[in-house]
Amino acid sequence: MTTVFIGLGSNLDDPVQQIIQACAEIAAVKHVTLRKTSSLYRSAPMGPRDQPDYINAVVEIATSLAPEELLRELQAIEIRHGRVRTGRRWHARTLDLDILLFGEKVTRSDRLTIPHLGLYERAFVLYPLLEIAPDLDIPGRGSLRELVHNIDGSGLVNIGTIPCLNNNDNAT
Ligand code: ROI
Repeated sequence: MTTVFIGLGSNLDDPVQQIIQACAEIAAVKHVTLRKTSSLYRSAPMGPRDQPDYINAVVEIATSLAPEELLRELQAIEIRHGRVRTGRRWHARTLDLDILLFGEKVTRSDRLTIPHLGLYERAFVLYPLLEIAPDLDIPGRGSLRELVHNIDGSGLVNIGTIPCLNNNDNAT
């Protein structure tokens, strides 16, 4: 079993519901056990400003899936949420699911980079991650607490917890 952290983000079509629903769908994936969920956080878009505010959260799972298998499951959930890959960078989206950390794994390919490249400078990822894993070390980067220390989190608003059902039955 590997401990994995997943970042969730949405800024279209009722983002709060998108995240809550996605969390339940992650928990229902075979060979995945949901361990922890952060609060929901609202923030202004990083990148182009002509799009709605984002809702973000981070969840911790335990899984026996390989990184590529988990990526495929997460992309299937994104597609069920109407995610359209326009090819445009940093556009609005109904649902974004990113593998942030996969145990101690460090890998870089066209399809998958772990730790996630956006991890180090994005307050909307780092603060929810710190909430559920305050003592985490990022492979190759040292303590999460130190990383967060240098990142301005003043634009993040904690808007409450995720009512996400945890289905432990399918963890094998
Ligand atoms: N900005 C915020 N605040 N939250 C996100 O999840 C997010 N995702 C993105 C870009 C467009 C970079 N900006 C974001 O992909």
